[in-house]
Amino acid sequence: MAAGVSFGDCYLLPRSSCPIPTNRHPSISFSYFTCKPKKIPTKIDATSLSLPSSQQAQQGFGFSIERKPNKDLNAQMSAVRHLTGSLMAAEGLHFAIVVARFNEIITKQLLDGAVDTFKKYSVKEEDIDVVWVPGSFEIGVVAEKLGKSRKYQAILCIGAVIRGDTSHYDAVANSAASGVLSAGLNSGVPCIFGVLTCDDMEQALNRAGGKAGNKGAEAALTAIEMASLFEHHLKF
Ligand code: INI
Repeated sequence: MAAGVSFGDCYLLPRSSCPIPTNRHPSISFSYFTCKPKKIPTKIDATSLSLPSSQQAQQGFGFSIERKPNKDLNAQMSAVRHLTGSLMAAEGLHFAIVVARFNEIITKQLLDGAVDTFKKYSVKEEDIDVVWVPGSFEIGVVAEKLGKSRKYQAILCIGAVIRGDTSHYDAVANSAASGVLSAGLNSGVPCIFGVLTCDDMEQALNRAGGKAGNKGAEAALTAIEMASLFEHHLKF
């Protein structure tokens, strides 16, 4: 006996035939949840199943199975939009890097990691401006000025505050963090916190290309994702 198996729901459209415009398509941002479900009923003949007919009956293939579309799931899938920046859409975006000279042995490594990452993700060298400031305390005011210029899609802030070096570690570290935060909020341009706050130089070296990776490179990825999110999804 033929078994009518219907796969009514949960069918994702191929990208080429999806009605969502390319620049809003969630697959750009690695998320497929908003792609419109398409109803494609498919008939499967029991003779094409390789089980013997006695086993088919035992296993439930001997009669018609109609899978009811899950309306709630469909509603959720079509109504909820997930907006995410993409690392694959960085070409043509402009970035500024504000970098502190204090602890330059560290910040230079972080800067190199950031620039390499931007280039790896198709950001052109001529679309990157690097602005040097004396220390991490000075980063915020410059980041805000650059953000307000509207020339950049994101500002990456790089510094290294090391506890062993100063008794006013907390003041410098906290000021750097709140300065970068305010710069982003006041300018409306993503300002990324790539300032290391470390207990000692060894810890800083580990995070600037050593055992713990390169935090400048990681911050560049954050900058690309945020720039892409703003550019492709949040332009109202
Ligand atoms: N600046 C840093 O970026 N890192 C530090 O570890 C640091 N320490 O140790 O003092 C530091 N101080 C300088 C500060 O950022 C300002 O440049 C300075 O206070 C002048 O405003």
